[in-house]
Amino acid sequence: MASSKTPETLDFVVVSNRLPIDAKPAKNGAEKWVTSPGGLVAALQPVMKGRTAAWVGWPGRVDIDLEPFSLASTHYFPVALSAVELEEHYEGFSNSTLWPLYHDVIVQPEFHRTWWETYKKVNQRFADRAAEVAAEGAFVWVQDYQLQLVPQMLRKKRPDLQIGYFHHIPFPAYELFAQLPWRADILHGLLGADVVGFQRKTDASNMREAVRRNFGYSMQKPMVRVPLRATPPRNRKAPPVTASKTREVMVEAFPISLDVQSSAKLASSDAVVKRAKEIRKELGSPKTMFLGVDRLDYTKGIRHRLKAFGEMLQEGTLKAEDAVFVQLASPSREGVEQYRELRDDIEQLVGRINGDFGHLNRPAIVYLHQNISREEMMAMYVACDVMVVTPLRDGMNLVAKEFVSARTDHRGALVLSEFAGAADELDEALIVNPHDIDGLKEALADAAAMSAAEQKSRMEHMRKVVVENDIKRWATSFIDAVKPPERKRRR
Ligand code: ADQ
Repeated sequence: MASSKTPETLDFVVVSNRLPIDAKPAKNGAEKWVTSPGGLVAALQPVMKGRTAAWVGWPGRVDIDLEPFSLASTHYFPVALSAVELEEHYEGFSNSTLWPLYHDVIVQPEFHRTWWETYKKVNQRFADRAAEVAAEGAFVWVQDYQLQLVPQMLRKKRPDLQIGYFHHIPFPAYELFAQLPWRADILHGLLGADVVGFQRKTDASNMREAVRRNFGYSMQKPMVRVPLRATPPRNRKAPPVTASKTREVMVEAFPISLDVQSSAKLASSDAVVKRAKEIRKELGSPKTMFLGVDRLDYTKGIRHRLKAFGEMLQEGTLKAEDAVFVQLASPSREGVEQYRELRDDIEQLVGRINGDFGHLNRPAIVYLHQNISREEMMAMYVACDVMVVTPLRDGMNLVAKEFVSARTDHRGALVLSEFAGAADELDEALIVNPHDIDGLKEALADAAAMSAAEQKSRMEHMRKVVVENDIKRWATSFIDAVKPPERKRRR
């Protein structure tokens, strides 16, 4: 897969834990690259389209050292990880320490010093690789919680670079973040960027508060003044910093979006509209089709929503002859114990509800633990009556925005958790607290009974919001924040 065409350095460099593609065996025995699913990839793919850029990341398999390769205008620079590094950096510190801690401790985070050591080591490797491929003065865009130390490591090696960091998941309230034994190092790492971007305003203010409480740096929202010679302070409250030489770091919200035009185009294509009709037929032409689409993750609230649906069938608010719940669950983090347990719990719950209420030719819940194509996903969005997006905590949740983008027919209702970042913009959805099972049941019933006129008016409003704030606007506003004209002049 080595390519002689891969340039040595580039002006636009994205760094993410995972490259956006997987190697899959092709029919001829060779390998072909296919897109790997997930929110980060869905958001960044359109930003990269047509841009000559480098993408630095792990290619998805351990203990192999792949040469750089190029596909279209993107040049991929694989970072090798060993099996132990995958276990301790990705499954361990990223997904069993940071992920639960940053999602409000829905499950208990684990703190292990060996994991932290590996996290540092792997972050350094990503920073070194990015430093090698970035041209003089390049824009380097670091993505997400697996790489929070990279901005500072990169700044140390390459002070000429313009560094942006975007955090795709929530940043928790200080009372929770403070549990992290390495909180000061993480904050110091992030502050190596010129701009630290978050999904919601509350995430940005949580980080600024953490910086204030740990380091005492002065700030004027959204800017934080960081001493030029900052070193990671110890984990105790520091006295106010009075250093005269400082640099400014912007800590601000940049709510992520998607390529609305291309989703809308695909959703209204003949093939997708035809497939949507087929899906309803295959489901036995139900009166109400509910739909959930998630990575199989305990933050997504799948259990709560299926429990609410089961209770509605039990109480007779819904009848299995009339309603079907389609739950797509994309396989996720199967190496982590909590995810294996979650899968067992959900499959048991689905089995119980289907056992109690299903019919021979029609289960109450259609559950698919698999990845489906973008076309099929769009057809599902178009086919359903009620889209149920009820995470217990979520940075943004692109599924909610994908659904709204797909409904060019201005039909369908969206039930949306107040704990998803998307709720800030999609306030015409039926907003729920997913922990409140009775409230959830009421919202599902209201959504199922919503008149066509109300669906239209709510959907028109939501579509206006997503069309205005699409992925181009997100990327442009972030990139402009990292390199405003005055910053460029100062260099
Ligand atoms: P995720 O937690 O991965 O992303 P989300 O934003 O919902 O969550 O994106 C999921 C993506 O995966 C969507 O594009 C969806 O279409 C796709 N997907 C889900 N199930 C699938 C299936 N069965 N088959 C194929 N595709 C499937 C993280 C944060 C989010 C944030 C994004 C982007 O946790 O809060 O919105 O990054 O910043």
